[in-house]
Amino acid sequence: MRARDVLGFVVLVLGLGCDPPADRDSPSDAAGGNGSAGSTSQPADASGSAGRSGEAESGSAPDDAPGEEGMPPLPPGPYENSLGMRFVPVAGTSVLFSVWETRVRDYEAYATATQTAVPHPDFPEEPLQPKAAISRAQALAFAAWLTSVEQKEGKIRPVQSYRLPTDAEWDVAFEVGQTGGPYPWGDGFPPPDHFANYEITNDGFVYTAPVGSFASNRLGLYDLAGNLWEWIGEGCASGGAYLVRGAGWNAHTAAYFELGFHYCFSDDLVGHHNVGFRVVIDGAF
Ligand SMILES: [Ca+2]
Repeated sequence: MRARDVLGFVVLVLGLGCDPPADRDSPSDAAGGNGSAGSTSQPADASGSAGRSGEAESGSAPDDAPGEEGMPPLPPGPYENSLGMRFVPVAGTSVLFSVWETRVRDYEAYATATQTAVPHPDFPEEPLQPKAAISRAQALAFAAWLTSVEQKEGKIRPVQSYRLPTDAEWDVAFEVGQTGGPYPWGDGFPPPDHFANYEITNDGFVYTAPVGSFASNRLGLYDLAGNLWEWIGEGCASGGAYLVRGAGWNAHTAAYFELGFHYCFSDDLVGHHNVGFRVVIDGAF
């Protein structure tokens, strides 16, 4: 497709922001036709650069933060929260990562409790599919609600909170530089079949797949690659725009699959049918 080729050229050669791509696998291809997105990429070695520390977004509690009286800290191991979301520690970060993208059932629990409308993508969603069409602002609201609920229930301590992963944390979780090539599966293109939910592979799904339908990465995390692009908790290096990573169910543009690819939006208030999110627990240790 011509627009895709143009986008790829601009992204790969210039590394600058550009007009919204018409490419249907770009995360700017929002249900509802919003065209506010721009795109840029950063070389893999730019990830985790200055200003992208793990403390950039909401601040990590120091490791030696005191626990509240009578409330033990979360153990530094797998954790299942009040919604049945599962978390694992990721060495090299100070957070627990959700092993899955936030599911439809998780978001609906929040929406029911807060009487918030549930946005819908332009395809059917079942409870175990990742929740699509969630704006970054809505993802942050979900995380804030869950933090409040679980702090009140004593599931997490007051110093602990749910938030979006930082870009540097995502790098670690996504095994940037650790796969033997530029892609989550290593080297070579296209992706192998049944590796993840992408458009250009034989994976058995037309739209999103139930979370965990494909093998996890070596850290025990599912669907970082594919299914839905995922919101990052901080802006892009250029322009302060909002960032998604990982590519989605309709991805076929080669650059989008790269571990270091960053897609930037200029607006965090719009949901996209190939963008969702996962959360981490900060202050978990
Ligand atoms: Ca994903």
